[in-house]
Amino acid sequence: MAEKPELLSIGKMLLDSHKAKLAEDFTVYYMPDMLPPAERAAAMKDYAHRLRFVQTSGSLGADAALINSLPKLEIIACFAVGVDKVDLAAAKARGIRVTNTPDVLNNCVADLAMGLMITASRRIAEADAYTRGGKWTHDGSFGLSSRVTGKRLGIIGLGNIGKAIAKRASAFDMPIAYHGRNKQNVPYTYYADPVELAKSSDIIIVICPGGEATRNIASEKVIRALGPKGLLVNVSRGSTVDEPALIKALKEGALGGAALDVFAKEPAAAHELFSMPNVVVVPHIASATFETRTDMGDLVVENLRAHLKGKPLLTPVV
Ligand code: NAP
Ligand code: 8YV
Repeated sequence: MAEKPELLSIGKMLLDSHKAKLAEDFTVYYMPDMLPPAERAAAMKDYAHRLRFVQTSGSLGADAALINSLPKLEIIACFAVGVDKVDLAAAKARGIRVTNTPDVLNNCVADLAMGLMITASRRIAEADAYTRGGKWTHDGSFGLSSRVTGKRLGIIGLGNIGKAIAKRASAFDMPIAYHGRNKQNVPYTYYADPVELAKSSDIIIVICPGGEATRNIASEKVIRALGPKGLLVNVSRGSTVDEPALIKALKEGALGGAALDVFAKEPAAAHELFSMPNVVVVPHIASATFETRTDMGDLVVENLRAHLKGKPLLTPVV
């Protein structure tokens, strides 16, 4: 048996600096991807019955089968703010603590949301390909795009990140409105119905949590209410957008464009989107800067250490 407490690290999110810190306090077993249950059980057979600590990524999470296969599990530290892939009910039922990484990623996620919005509106990715492909010399000037400044922005999920987006959008003179379950004390217009929000917006940015409660919150009605000149930006989770309805609306010209960091299936995002010139796609990179991923991992490590030492968790979810 290992001398230090044992920790299972699932996914590839930890940087070398975090691995070095964890090695000071834990014997760490690395599982680079979430294995199917049988392979997982085989990989963990020597330590599963003793394991008290799990660290996982936002994308891989921890399902009920994993949680229930670890009888001594005490804590799941998630390397993400979004914990929709962690079965919180299963954790809660067993008194297992769950932590996430809020706040430290607000600015980078908001920066990427703005970047996606501007890239799609001003056709930056298309114009880049046009220039590199020699079309400027051959075919002449590129053509026109849409102004960002002053456009009406609707935010679905005005939480920590949504507010960081609103702050940036205010500097672009964009009138801001939002949808959430609750009206907040903020200087932005509230819509209880996301369809009404979309009707009054030129651009919608989705940044609410994923999971069943928000599945397809950007529904076909929302997408079509945005209209042929509208832009949908998603930096939340793929589950929040009705992706088949999005693709259909884009094909029919019922929606002007989309800019997506997250997809219904990751990493195998829907190929139909890739050939659409009015769609910008990036591979779930909103928090992926050296600085933010360092801060997120530090928070993961500090939560695990706090639990080990019997101190209050820094950022508990349950
Ligand atoms: P947060 O501070 O908890 O804010 C969440 C917001 O969503 C709140 O304003 C909340 O308002 C609203 N909301 C929650 N449930 C809702 C529902 N059922 N219907 C409508 N609105 C709802 O969270 P955050 O830190 O801003 O992060 C938000 C999400 O962004 C995360 O959960 C994660 O999924 C995603 N994210 C993605 C990336 C990426 O890499 N693309 C990075 C970070 C985060 P009410 O309570 O009033 O409803
Ligand atoms: C992560 C995220 O990159 O924090 C979140 O909710 O989506 C991202 O920051 C992703 O979940 C991988 O862990």
